[in-house]
Amino acid sequence: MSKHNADIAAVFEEIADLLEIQGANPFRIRAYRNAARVVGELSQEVSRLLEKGEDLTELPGIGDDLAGKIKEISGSGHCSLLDRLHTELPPAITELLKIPGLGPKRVKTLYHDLDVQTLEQLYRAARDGRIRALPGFGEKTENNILQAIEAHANQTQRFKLAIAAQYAEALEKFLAAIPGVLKVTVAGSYRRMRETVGDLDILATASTAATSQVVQRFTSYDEVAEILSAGPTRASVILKCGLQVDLRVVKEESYGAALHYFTGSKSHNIAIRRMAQKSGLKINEYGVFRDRTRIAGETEASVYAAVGLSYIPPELRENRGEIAMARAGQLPQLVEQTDLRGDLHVHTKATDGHNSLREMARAALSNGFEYIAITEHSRRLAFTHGLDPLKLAQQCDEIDQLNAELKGITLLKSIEVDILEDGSLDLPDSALARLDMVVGAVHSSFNLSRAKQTERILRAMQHPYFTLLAHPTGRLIQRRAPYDVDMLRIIREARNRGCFLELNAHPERLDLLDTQCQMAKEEGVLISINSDAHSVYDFANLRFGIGQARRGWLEKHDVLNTRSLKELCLLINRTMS
Ligand code: DGT
Ligand code: CA
Ligand code: CA
Repeated sequence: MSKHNADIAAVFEEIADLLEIQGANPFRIRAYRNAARVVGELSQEVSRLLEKGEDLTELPGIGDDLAGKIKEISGSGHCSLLDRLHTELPPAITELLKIPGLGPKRVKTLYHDLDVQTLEQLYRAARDGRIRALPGFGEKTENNILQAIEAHANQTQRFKLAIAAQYAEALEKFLAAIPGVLKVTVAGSYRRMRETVGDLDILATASTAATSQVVQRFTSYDEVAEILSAGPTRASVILKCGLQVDLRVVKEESYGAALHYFTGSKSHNIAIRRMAQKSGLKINEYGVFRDRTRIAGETEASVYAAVGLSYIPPELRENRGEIAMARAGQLPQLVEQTDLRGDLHVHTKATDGHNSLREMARAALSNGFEYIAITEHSRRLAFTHGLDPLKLAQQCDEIDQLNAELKGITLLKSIEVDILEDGSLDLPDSALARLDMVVGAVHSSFNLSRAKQTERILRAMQHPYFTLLAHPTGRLIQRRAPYDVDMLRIIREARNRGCFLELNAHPERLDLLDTQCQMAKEEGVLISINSDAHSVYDFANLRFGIGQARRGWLEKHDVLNTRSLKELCLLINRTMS
């Protein structure tokens, strides 16, 4: 199989990088960079040119030697020069080039002066302060390198919150059952309900006699694949799934301080510590100290109280203004899962769900809900068997019958109607007129320009029947970036039109993002925290939506589906039969 131009260009770039790290002749290096650019920008595939018998030396800056290499790579996918360079330089060294801010020149210096060959060695050199002294580096560059490596590591290794939760909860239970263990909490980003977590940070307290036992039992946990370190009160392991877990067993008197420290975020901790310093206090993971005297630390609340703050819930600890609010006694009263009285995004097996209307209604009822909106896909999403007007009308009849029969739960007639590329809705007004509410969503043409994507959604929201914008950014965590929209304009349009935005609680979505929830709250637009359930089990995902909502500072009154059915109906501007 012949190679594409981009592959050939990449080979030349890598050759140039490696030659530069080696300190080769600058003209030679430049020739390869030029070749990479020329080939990369060709409007026709090199393989086509070769088939047609074109002379590659006609291309700017390409002589016989380079033309030969282009042929070689295009035909075989290999380049003997690159293969040779790979034997002359440490194999991982090009990894270093992936760190933003590190070009071949800097990598060369790192390699020659500090013998840094791998990312790990680079990290250690930066952490130990050995990089700042190199010519052309300095302390700032060293810090940037540290941060960039951390970001790089996080990028590849993070786990979605819902996945991490499965391991975290099992481990928590396992540890709590060890004799002598008093308390176990999973701290870190997991406790802050971040959408992805890098590793789990577990804290425990145990009777003195049991402490060493705890670490031993932890490292022999069934799921452990590798023990990174183990001491009398702490251990780090990697689970079979690749997730790292750090355990620390701390004294009861330090539990609150340790919990505060290891819950983070780092930037929240730093801000709190700075505050403490100003009033002559020292905070660390062992407690709060004035001189040598411990004045707090057994509970987190005591730590906050020592610096004059009310208790700050973990989801707010991102140093986004929560400290000032705590000082002023004005922290939000964050929404809780028990505040939810319904779910406005539910599928059944009429489209791509797994359960019947009746089964979903029963599950919702046992979840303590007063109402759910049935929101099947519309016909455009053919792979989901999306509803056409006739099928939608049939489902509406079924819902009417079921509502007449069921007690304690009301099914709202709705649809997750596709927002087409031009902003029109996938079903005619005549079909939408009978519904209690209309949920609209984008499922295609994710790559429109910001202006077009925004106009598309604004136009949909201007539809008189439009009620709620589902998964407003379309992102899938770690899989699909959000589409490019002006969210503030959308939020403002929602306010003007009396529409609402969803926070979709599906673990892959968690969409709106936390900061956008905050933006909606500031603009006075209510958010609906919905499961997007495709089966009776999916209501359980609402907790991740609640976590995200709390990270977005939302309170009960900021959330649409904390309202009673009666209040909801007023808000969605429909009279219920
Ligand atoms: P992650 O694991 O990347 O999702 O994020 P975190 O927040 O769980 O970070 P991690 O596991 O590196 O550290 C756990 C907590 O320990 C972190 O949230 C705050 C605290 N921590 C870690 N390193 C430092 C530090 O250098 N200074 C301070 N003040 N706190 C730190
Ligand atoms: Ca962590
Ligand atoms: Ca950690």
